[in-house]
Amino acid sequence: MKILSRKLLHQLSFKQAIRRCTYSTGKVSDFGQPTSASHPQDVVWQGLIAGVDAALEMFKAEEAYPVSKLDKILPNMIKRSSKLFHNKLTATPTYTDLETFQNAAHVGKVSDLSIFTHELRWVKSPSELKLMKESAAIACQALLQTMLHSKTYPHEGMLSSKVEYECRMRGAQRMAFNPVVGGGPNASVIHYSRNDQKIKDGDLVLMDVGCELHGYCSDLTRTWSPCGSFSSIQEELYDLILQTNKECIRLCRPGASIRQIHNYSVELLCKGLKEIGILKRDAFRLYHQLNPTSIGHYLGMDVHDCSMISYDRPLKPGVVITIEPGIYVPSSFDGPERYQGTGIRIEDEVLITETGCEVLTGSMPKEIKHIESLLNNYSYTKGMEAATV
Ligand SMILES: [Mn+2]
Repeated sequence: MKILSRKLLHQLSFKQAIRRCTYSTGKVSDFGQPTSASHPQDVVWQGLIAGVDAALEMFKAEEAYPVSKLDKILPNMIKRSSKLFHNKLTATPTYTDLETFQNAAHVGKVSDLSIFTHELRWVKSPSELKLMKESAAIACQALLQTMLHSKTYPHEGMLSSKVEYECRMRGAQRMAFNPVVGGGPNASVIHYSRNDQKIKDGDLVLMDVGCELHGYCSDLTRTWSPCGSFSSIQEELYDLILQTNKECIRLCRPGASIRQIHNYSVELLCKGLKEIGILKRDAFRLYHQLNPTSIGHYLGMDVHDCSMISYDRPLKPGVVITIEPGIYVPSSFDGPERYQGTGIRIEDEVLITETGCEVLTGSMPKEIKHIESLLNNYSYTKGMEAATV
């Protein structure tokens, strides 16, 4: 069953697979969408769908039936099964309301499938890693193009659409999440998504982007100054975040855990912020106001992948995590005025290997001197674009 569910998850996106399948011990049965023959209207509205036949032929279910027959067939199957797996998070009343399902749950026959799928998803196979690397490469190339674009078009909305265009032109099916494009003080809003403001000259922009390639997500953040030069105050904070990013990546290896790396990042950032003068007394409590996020998360078929797996679990080769130290100083922050309204995050994707790690987003520049050089020497100008049209 393990192998079969893995195959299924590879061929269907996770959410589709889990929503559509109920697993019984030793057998995979699919209660799929109606076939075109049984409900021609569905094809009119939705186009061709896989249907019951593909569940048998392509997804290798042992039995498959249209949803319309669910209440006739499923109760008997539940009665015959010694164990029943389903996804608790995406459960629907279509089957959880069945009396037989409720009886099975009552006697402890029902278990959450996610415990198993998250284990399977945590360590990536070579073919999954190929897709993870491609997805990361697409996001890097797209963000680089967007960075170059930002000098001429310093507008959150234009940068958001540019990065999506560049991802999809490189083969990504969709974005993994709505891009975060925060200019100036908007960068201090961690999941800012309005993306509708012009970026003031001299302000930083923070872009957190990721795309989805055949079900595998990328997740990458850079912060830069679209005008092509960082101020000394921006540089001071940026350097602290960059050093923390590099130090934490150095810790990524088999046996380390996200929690350990997180705790180390809090130490480094607290120390650095005290030295800069943003944090004074009561540093630890105030630190969490400036950065309430974790240093990273697991990455894979979902952006925040494998939620059933603890951040205390020792990492293994084949696991992909993000390392994303940041600082988010709201405009209202009770501290030195010069840092108010600043947000900086530098996020990389890290694959744990036998000997340490590989940074999958390493091709995207993060050194200030590289970013400034790119923006000042290679960014588009309106004139150049016009000349190539
Ligand atoms: Mn992330």
